[in-house]
Amino acid sequence: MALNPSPPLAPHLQCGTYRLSLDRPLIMGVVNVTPDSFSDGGQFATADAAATHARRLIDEGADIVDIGGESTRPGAAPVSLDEERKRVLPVLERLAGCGVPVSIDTRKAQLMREAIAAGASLVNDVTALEDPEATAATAATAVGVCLMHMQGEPHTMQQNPHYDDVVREVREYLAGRVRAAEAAGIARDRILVDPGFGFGKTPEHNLALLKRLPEFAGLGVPLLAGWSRKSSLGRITGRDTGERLAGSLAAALLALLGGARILRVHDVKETRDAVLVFEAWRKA
Ligand code: 9MG
Repeated sequence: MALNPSPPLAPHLQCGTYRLSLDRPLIMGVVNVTPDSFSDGGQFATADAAATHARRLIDEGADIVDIGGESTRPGAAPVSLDEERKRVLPVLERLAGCGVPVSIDTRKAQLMREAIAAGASLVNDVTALEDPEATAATAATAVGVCLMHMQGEPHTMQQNPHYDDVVREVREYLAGRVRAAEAAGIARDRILVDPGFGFGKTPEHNLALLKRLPEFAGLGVPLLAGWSRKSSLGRITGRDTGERLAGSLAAALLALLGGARILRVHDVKETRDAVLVFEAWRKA
């Protein structure tokens, strides 16, 4: 008898009242509301600029917009709850009724609660709801959750990442976090997983994960991949952050080939075209 241990993938992702079909790859547009992202003309000007940017990404084809107020770049220092709240809540308020699910990129349970009350439909947590309060904050609602793997903390995670087998360890970690989320009452069709490219990983670790992405299919939940502008692309191409579009598109397509269903990107317009070509090829 043939064994098929992979649970079937739901045909959709439920994010609050939004039901996103997974028949085609989805694009999550990145909106960072950090001091280096928008010229700082004060709190209102910054929120206006971030919301305008998010609306532009939606016009360009983003299926989800991901709003974050704490940088998780390698070496980034943590920010207080109050500071993070001041950055993101005014943006969420401005995006009410924008027509696509708005995701909150945070690891703070209290901010998750406030963001959900302000209209967020998805929680993108780089610590995979490890805080029981974060699990409780999301389980009691209908929001989607993105469970990401990270080794260490953003401040120090790139200092000496080590794995015996990065793919096996990341996959087993994510399998455990999916089990914990389901046990807490989060339905499988609300869960996404993400290997966390660049989060406590060398370029070699990131490439191993990208190459062996099909091994994550057995988790039975959709896979999100975020390679956009990341430093591994800089290592491979020798290009600075602002010049990594071609590398980002190449990595995005490789992730789709490996089974990723959601791409987290800065350059929505260009990624949309690449995804359309990928889909045309897949269906030919
Ligand atoms: C917040 N953030 C930065 N990079 C990311 C990635 O690759 N995945 C997810 N889920 N979040 C990210």
